[in-house]
Amino acid sequence: MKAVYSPLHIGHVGGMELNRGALVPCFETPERADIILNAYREAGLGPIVEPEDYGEGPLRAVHEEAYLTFLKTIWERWVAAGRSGFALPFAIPGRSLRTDVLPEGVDGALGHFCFDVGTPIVEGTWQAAYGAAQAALTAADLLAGERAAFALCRPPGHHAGRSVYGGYSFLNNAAIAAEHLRARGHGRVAILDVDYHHGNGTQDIFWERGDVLYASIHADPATDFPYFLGYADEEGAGAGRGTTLNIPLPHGTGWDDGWGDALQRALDSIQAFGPGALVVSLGVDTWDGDPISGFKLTDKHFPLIGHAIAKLGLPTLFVFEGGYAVAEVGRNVVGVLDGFTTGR
Ligand code: OKP
Ligand code: ZN
Repeated sequence: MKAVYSPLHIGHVGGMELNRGALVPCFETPERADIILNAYREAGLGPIVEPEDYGEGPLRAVHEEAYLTFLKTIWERWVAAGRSGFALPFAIPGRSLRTDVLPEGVDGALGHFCFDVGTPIVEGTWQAAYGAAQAALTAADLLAGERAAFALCRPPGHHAGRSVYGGYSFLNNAAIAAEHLRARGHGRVAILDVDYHHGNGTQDIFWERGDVLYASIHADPATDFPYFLGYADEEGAGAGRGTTLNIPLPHGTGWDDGWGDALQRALDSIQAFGPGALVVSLGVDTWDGDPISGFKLTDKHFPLIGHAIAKLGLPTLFVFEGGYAVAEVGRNVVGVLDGFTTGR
């Protein structure tokens, strides 16, 4: 299996996030990608290639133009306003405030396009997000000749909606790849999201789409980020009615007491959907030692995930999402990919 990796991710670094009442260094660090890169190389899983440049067209297929313009220009606007450090919003339009106005200044713009206070923007953020999206697109096109590919994306993407960022995500790499697979004629596309957190952005983007299934296993939003989406009663709307499947699980869930069965349920729904290709939002923050998560998967379960996915027999694109136990993310990602390769 080939891996696609953009070195541009290293410019997205140095921000702080609000965590349990304190500003702390971001959990989402450049080392995460480098550790996976090394683990992938050491495991001999396959070649590592740099992305092709598809430009902004495929990004526009998923995100609104005004949102992309904001992401591209916000850092220079921030600096022009005399700011330094990192950009975070401090007012976000909640109930009774207008979401339809785009204020002129940087603070208003940040609040307009953002939904949390955990996703700082620095000088290299746009380039990093752009590189990650290009990696996902490049890996998607590898499925023309290969059974599977791995996009080593950083920053992650599944919390980014059509015109909103948050949850460490700016461009929705998995959604951009899924849309690209549709355009390339792969038939219906299924997205399986195994990250600890619900992919609210991906669900938002494909909510009314009957040709793209979104199935996610995640921590119950009643207790966990992103809190306001990912409940079991959300099933899609319009042409997309029935093509969203949310399987929220309580804190502390392990493989034997729920996660393994949830995976089988999600895989069954994907099989019933009859897709021509599968995109996996691959988060490994389900590991029991993850510093910001609460599931209890252990090392041996990650190959089982890969094995079970392989049994679908679909062209499969793995897109990296979360995983914050820095030393272990490499082993667990490799575990899934290796389980996929040896399992079929
Ligand atoms: C991104 B991905 C820590 C609390 C959680 C947001 C988590 C984003 C996870 N400050 N903050 O889905 O792994
Ligand atoms: Zn996550």
